[in-house]
Amino acid sequence: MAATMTGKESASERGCKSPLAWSCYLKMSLRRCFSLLLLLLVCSSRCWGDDDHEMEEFLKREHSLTKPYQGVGSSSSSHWELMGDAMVTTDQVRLTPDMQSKQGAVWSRIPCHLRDWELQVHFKIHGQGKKNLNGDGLAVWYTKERMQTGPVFGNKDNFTGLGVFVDTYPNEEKHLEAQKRRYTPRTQRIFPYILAMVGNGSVSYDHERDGRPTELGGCTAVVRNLNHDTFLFVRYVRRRLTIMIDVDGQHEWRDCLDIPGVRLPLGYYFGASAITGDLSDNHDLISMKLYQLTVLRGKEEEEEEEEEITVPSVDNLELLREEPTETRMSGVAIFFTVLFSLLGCILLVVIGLAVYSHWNENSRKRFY
Ligand SMILES: *[C@@H]1O[C@H](CO)[C@@H](O)[C@H](O)[C@H]1NC(C)=O
Ligand SMILES: *[C@@H]1O[C@H](CO)[C@@H](O)[C@H](O)[C@H]1NC(C)=O
Ligand SMILES: [Ca+2]
Repeated sequence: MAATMTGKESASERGCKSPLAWSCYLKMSLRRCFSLLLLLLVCSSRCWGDDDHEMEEFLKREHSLTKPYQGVGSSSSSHWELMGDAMVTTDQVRLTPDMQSKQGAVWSRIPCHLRDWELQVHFKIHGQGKKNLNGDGLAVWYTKERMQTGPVFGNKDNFTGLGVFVDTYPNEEKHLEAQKRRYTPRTQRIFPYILAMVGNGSVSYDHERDGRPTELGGCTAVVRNLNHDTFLFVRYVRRRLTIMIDVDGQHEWRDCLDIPGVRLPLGYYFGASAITGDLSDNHDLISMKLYQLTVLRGKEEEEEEEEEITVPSVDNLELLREEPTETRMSGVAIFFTVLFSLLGCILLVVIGLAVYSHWNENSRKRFY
């Protein structure tokens, strides 16, 4: 990329000796535009030639929770175990009903030893409460601990592993509002908000601040009281954590979060939990499907990942926290930046031509 981008070579270096050699300048500009176009093509094939094509996925039944939820909550031989106020019906696992002060969870009994996986969560959050008079949300887990109650969406605090929260109540915003203070539009969040956090056993989730101090990132996901299906995808491949959502009823995945260097040990448990307080909602799980992803690894990668991870952690967490999410460029953003540069480039050439012909005419007039 650097080679084509450093278009510093001046026209004279490239053989435009005479300062009046306009056609030469024109050619130069065109060449630069052309190289930009080339860059665009190279970039698009790189950026969008995602790893998806070299991946195969297999549904792992022993780690998946699907209809008709055979034996869940009734048989001790089921792969899944219920807890608290969670309840199984024919259509869903209801983690909490739309009632105050409930909490419930469902946990896998089988530790997961897959290195690369994708969890597809089909869920539904609905209730009688008006907007922002509902709470508190649900969480999806991959943790060392299982079957414990607590304040983090019905699970214990200081958990060890990954938590992905669908937070439906803006605690911090409401707190500020009560003090007649407001967020600047840049930091204001629209709830429900999906947020990811990795805990190592001694990091506390700050409920009053909706987990902001420990977040890895997240996104807004308007998921409540909808008539269409809502999905959350958590993908963990080559230590890269990607969260995508499909909540608009368009059968399209939308990026929510994507960070490399997430270290999660093997042998943890999948689970989901939910909690209600003064405000409530039905928090329903329709299914959780776990896919094993087989990924081709280079020898270097293989060696790099050989050392066993014992404590969950995230590389360069400080950088992640400092970087405002708005400035991170997505592939689409890069595409449009390059596209508009290209258009600007062409515009410049056209203006250059117009100015030139005008100047040419003028100078001709002066001569005759
Ligand atoms: C857990 O993470 C916190 C914050 O990142 C860190 O201060 C602490 O040393 C870590 N503890 C362990 C056991 O790795
Ligand atoms: C969680 O960890 C923090 C820091 O290590 C500690 O102060 C707090 O008491 C712990 N909370 C629970 C519920 O264990
Ligand atoms: Ca909250």
